[in-house]
Amino acid sequence: MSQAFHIAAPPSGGRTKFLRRFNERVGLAVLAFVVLFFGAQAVCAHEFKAGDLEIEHPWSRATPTGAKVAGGYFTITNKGNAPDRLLSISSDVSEKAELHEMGVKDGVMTMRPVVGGLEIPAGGKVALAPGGYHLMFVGLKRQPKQGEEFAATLTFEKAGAVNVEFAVEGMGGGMDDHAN
Ligand SMILES: [Cu+2]
Repeated sequence: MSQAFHIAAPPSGGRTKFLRRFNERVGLAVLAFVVLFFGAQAVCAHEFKAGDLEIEHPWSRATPTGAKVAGGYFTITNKGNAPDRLLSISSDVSEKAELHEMGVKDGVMTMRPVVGGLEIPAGGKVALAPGGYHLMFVGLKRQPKQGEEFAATLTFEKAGAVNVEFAVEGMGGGMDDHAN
């Protein structure tokens, strides 16, 4: 009992100082965490709108030196009453960009260009993700680095040209669909 009382007793001056400093440090650490967390969230949750289309979180992966291709991923939601179609992609990061589809043929994962563009159904959602539909930046002019963003233009049949930024994430994580 007396020990418990001792702990609960008002601290001496020195101890108050120590506690105040401790609290300040904890406060700073929490602040740093909040900034890091929400800062990262802000990058990760970026979104672009064009007409009825919402393009969520375009991202790519950092590539090792010498790599010639990089993937591109995002989710498109079509809030309109008519389908739209992603027709082409361009970016300064590479000589060209293609729309690809992954599939399994005779037990082997294959990748082929999507012919005629990618339809975004009315009221629908299409995800470009590792292992499925994806963009491929072909003929990289430089290696995208983790933490940076690079610009690209997505051209749709109805919504027209939409400028987006691809956030470059780390090399690991997710399913790697390219022999980078
Ligand atoms: Cu591909």
